[in-house]
Amino acid sequence: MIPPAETPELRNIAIIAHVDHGKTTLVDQMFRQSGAVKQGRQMEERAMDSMDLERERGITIAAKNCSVVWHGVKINILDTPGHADFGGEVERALSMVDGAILLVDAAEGPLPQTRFVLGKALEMGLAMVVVLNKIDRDDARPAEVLNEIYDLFIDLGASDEQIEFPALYSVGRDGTCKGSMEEEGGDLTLLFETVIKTVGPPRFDPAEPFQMRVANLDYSDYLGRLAIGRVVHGTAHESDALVCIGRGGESRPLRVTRLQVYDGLEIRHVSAVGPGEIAILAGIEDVEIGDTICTREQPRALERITVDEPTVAMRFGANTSPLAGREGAIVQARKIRERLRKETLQNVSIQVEEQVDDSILVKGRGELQMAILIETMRREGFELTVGRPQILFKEENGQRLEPIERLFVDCPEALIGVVSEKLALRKGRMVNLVNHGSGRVRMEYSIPSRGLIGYRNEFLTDTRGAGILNTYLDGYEPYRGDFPSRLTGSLVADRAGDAVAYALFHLEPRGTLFIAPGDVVYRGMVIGEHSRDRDLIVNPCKTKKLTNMRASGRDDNILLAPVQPMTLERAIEFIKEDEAVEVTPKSIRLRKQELAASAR
Ligand SMILES: Nc1nc2c(ncn2[C@@H]2O[C@H](COP(=O)(O)OP(=O)(O)OP(=O)(O)O)[C@@H](O)[C@H]2O)c(=O)[nH]1
Ligand SMILES: [Mg+2]
Repeated sequence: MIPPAETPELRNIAIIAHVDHGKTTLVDQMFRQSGAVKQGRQMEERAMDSMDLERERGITIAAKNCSVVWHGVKINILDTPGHADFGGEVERALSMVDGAILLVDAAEGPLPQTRFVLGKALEMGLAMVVVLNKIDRDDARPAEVLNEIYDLFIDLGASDEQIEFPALYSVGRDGTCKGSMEEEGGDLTLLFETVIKTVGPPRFDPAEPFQMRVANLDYSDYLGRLAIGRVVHGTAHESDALVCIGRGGESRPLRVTRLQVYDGLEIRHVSAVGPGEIAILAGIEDVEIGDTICTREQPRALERITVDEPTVAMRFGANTSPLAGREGAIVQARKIRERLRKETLQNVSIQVEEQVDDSILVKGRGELQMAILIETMRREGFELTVGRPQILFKEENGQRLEPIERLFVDCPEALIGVVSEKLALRKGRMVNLVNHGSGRVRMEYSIPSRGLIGYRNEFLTDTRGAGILNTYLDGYEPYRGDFPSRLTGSLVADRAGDAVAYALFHLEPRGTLFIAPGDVVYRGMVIGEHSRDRDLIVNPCKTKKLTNMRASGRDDNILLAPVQPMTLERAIEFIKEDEAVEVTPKSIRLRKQELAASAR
């Protein structure tokens, strides 16, 4: 039954796309043109990417709300991340909206994450507006890309209504758009009008009491825990006595202490929130994403938000290296456990499981998601040890199933050999190869998720940055058999001390070093990659026999190859099963789990 009432002056939309197709940039322009940027105020570029890590990396990590007003209609806009590892953010954002703008790069066309987010949006029955973005690119091919988008809609089983989507063409960066390639581009008026027309106003049932589904959590020092979500029916007022219905159907009483809504890039205090509005409600500490907040008289839970299952797991534990406690303020296993628990409250796509040995298994969607969590924690002052990412298997009728990805490689023709050789080693099967005739090829593989751990960096090196690699989770298949996680061994330090140039110089022919002269090392620390397939125990502190006075430390005559700084992602991808990464606010070190060679 269609509820009989609507809120004509309100719209809730999400912007979804593959990574880097221009979502956040377009939201910026919608902002500027709607007049949401107050007179005399400066607005930063890609203002929605407000987290430090987002600004540093130029990617969106968390979905965020904002709002604009267009000719009297308030549009709540949710900017979502495009990277596959943050897919949980998209699923949760879509639970708050009635429609979505699907942005597609007019040169790159639909890519794996376009498929993932569109699939989710269609499944939820959202109204779609398609925007072909970046038509200013020299290699833009809008007509072809539009056809590919139609194919994708059909392939994903879109309804007749959904498939009749309006398509616009835009240069998000300049804030221009048009209805066809033949027209002159204007400002974003056409986009606003199309969104308002295509995405209907929120509908609700006036006979129902207040119901709100919690889709996000935040925290304010002043107000405490904040529950964010869409009001599905009814109205709530400040100081109302309500209940929160949790996962098991249990209800906890609460009193609303403050209500707020999104107003531009800020939030605004209101005394009541009505149906359709996205509300920020304070007054309950004990609340989880997916809970329903409703009246005490008619407590009825809405369907919980479901997100896809995690596919990778990593072990987090206290830092047990000999250097523990020197660089970070928070080192206790208990504090790490508390912090990770808190993370699961904010992020439904992360789960934690305590292990018998006091470590914690953290489950999520991918290595980047894990790396961002670890990076956030080290900036908060934590020291940690983390293990190699493991893929989560499934058991079905006694058979072990593993996640399989669809992998798309776009690279110069000359590199087919090296790429396909590496992928075959990792149990990848080629399912398609298209030669564009332009010197570039597109290959499609079916490959275990396991095979992709550590591959991205290798791929970048092998293709010298000229290749593009994209994946999406294709499903589960029987285990395809073992293969080594890395073909090379490690160079492992045999003692504690400071690395010496003389020693490193003599180790260089053995492989690639991760440390520089003067770096502190300890027994069992991995200081480089061995070029052979086994570990090599070495002494990086060895000095020249004391025939001259400058024996230790710096030796001006020795020229060493520059050492690439170890990044968290590189470290996580590099380590083997019996190795770990030591993370502190200042350093990233690789190590053997067992530091004593005799115990390994
Ligand atoms: N040529 C061109 N580049 C654009 C346009 N719009 C955005 N870009 C560039 O594309 C890159 C990615 O833009 P973002 O807005 O961060 O993309 P996004 O979709 O929000 O990325 P994620 O949130 O990380 O998925 C930036 O370098 C932008 O400057 C456009 O219309 N034309
Ligand atoms: Mg973005």
